[in-house]
Amino acid sequence: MVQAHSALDEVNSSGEFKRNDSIFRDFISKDSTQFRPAATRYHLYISYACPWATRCLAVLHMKGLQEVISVSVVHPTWQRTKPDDPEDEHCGWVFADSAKVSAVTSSTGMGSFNIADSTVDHVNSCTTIRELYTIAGDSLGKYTVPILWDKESSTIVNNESAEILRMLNSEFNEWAAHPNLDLYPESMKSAIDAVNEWVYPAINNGVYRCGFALTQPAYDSALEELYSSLDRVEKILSTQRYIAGNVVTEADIRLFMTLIRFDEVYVVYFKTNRKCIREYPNMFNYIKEIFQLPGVSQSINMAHIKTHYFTSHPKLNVYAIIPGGPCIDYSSAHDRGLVVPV
Ligand SMILES: N[C@@H](CCC(=O)N[C@@H](CS)C(=O)NCC(=O)O)C(=O)O
Repeated sequence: MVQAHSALDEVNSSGEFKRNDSIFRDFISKDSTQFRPAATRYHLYISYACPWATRCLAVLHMKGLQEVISVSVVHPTWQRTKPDDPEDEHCGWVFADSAKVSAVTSSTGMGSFNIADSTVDHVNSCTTIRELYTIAGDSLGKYTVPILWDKESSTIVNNESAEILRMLNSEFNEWAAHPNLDLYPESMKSAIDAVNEWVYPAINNGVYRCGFALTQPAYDSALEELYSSLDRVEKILSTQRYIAGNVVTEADIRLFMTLIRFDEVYVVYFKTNRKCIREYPNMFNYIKEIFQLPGVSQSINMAHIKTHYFTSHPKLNVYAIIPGGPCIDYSSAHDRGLVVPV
């Protein structure tokens, strides 16, 4: 039987957060017999709160694929996914229908959270992300976004953001408004892979390793690794405009999605408070530059980001109170044009 669980349950006996690998890993490509590139065949399920899902959404907008791949957006506050079954306490992503409800509470009945910018499931009319996994024959029991869905065969093609991002970058150029934008160019593949190799465990997943740790040593070592890697980013950005070189690549989109959530959420919620990102001049200006690239700001919804983290895990924030600050303006001027490449 499938054991429903969430990321909060993925902790080992030392209290360290250990993220399970995604299990739907098919690729859309011209050579695939099952999943060929096509306009309007595929659908993306996202949460605006989720740094993994919004990587994909940012690339969808940057490439100009809005007419090619449709998108549904879950409500930021996790709810009981089987509310009628008292035995099943799983909480996760749900769709909120603004025609039926105007606000939701946390899964334990705290607060009242607006549903602006959330949508229904436009393709399957499901009420939870869990139902989509059931349709696709899931056996793991972890119901994550993003999901790249195939409308033709009614299944999940892929639920790993790093791979979805690559498909959006390269497999839909026939219909893309910006087919020449390549975020994973041949000449930079090894540099990008090398950056992803340390940014993922130490920073992207590193903030979760701090926030979901159940013991002091687990938190301490994740925090150490996080801040030594942030120092490394700051140093690289002092001589290089982008993280893998002097052009924007997927490595920037991946890094940016964690950095833009850092001061607003992680500093408080995940206890990553040794330093804020706005205390690092290069990184702070870099976030603004990436935010201002065409298409990227459409993937950032700070209300959803803050609402999700602070209202979804009663174990971590009993009363679901959302902190008021710091409300940073990422559209203000940046100085990244002044970085002189070495
Ligand atoms: N490896 C996945 C991770 C996705 C992921 O963990 N998404 C979170 C949202 S930020 C989620 O949906 N969590 C649901 C849960 O933990 O039950 C990816 O990069 O696509």
